[in-house]
Amino acid sequence: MSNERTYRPEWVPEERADDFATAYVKKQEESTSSPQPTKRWVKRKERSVAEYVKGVLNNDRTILAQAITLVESNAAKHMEMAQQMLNELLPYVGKSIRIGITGVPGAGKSTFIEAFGKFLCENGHRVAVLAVDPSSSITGGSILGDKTRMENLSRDPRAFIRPSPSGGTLGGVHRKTRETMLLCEAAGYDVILIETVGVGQSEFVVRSMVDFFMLLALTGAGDELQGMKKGIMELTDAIIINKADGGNKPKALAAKEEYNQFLHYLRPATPGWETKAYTCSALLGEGIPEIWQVIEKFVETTKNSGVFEMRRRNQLKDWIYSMIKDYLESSFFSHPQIKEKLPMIENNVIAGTLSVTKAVQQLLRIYENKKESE
Ligand SMILES: Nc1nc2c(ncn2[C@@H]2O[C@H](COP(=O)(O)OP(=O)(O)O)[C@@H](O)[C@H]2O)c(=O)[nH]1
Ligand SMILES: [Mg+2]
Repeated sequence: MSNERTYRPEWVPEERADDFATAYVKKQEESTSSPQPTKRWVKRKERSVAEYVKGVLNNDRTILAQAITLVESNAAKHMEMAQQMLNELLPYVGKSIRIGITGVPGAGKSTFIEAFGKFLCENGHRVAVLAVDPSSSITGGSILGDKTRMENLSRDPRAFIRPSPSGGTLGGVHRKTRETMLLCEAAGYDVILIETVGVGQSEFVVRSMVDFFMLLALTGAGDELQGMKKGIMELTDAIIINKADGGNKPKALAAKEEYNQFLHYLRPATPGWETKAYTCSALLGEGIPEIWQVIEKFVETTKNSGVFEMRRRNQLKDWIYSMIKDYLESSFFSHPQIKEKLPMIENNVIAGTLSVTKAVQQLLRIYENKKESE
């Protein structure tokens, strides 16, 4: 660990040096084979904000990828530039349809996105695929990250695939994914697909940034329904029973009926829209055009009723508050004096010599005093 300083790239956040997987932040146009990230970073030419803005608007994929890296950076200088860039791009964002896709590992999300993305590209759309991967923000590893399955789609010039940002809190990933989405919109991608596994809070995070949210489910609805969090079902605008092919097809159709019955008793995720179950085979591409029709219908319905715009406005508002919370939390826990005192105060509480309220008051006093003296 003595080398840590030497090899640390400038944008590693102070408090997460060990598990910040620098080699994992893959960018499309760059080789990530070098385990020494310093070299890569030193060599890159610094671009100006104007160059980024122009490059993104021209859909220069190399610059778009670099602009996303800028947005993902935690270095103060990069953040400043990233925010200037985003501000200039604001007039060009918001014109896409944002779609979230969740489901357990193995449900077929990657296969589905590949088939769905291909279909959309062939029908005149441009598709950006992003991911929110809760595992990568905690461990640096990934449940989702496999770009390999989307080989076909990633070769298509009309598609742009970006793996989940790694490192930092889920709140940090939230900001990065949202801002990445805006960059993709400014670059002219008109359908944004955001993949996540329904682990922890990730499905709520994705729901909070998309217009349409769907769950990819498997057959055997009965068993799955038993174990499934009702919460997830209440977030979804459609449930897609995937793998409706071969011998599995009758089971998929039966599962669809079961889900539809169950959905009947739930509050819909979107006012004025009835969440229903559908079947498809991502592998054979069957049912894919129908799912797009459902989404088009959804967009038409919610735009007419005003729900579409209202949700977008509320999402922006929620984003402000969640960012403030996230900032305060990380500012508190990374505070040197808090870091120093917290273990002792925690021990006192556990030993029964200090009440929880008193402990929290002490900590907040430390935090606030420090702020004032700054
Ligand atoms: N039979 C069948 N297999 C599928 C289908 N979609 C995905 N699979 C398979 O299910 C496995 C998991 O798929 P994957 O897309 O990686 O799931 P993810 O973990 O949700 O991204 C792979 O072996 C796929 O080939 C489908 O529609 N039909
Ligand atoms: Mg996958």
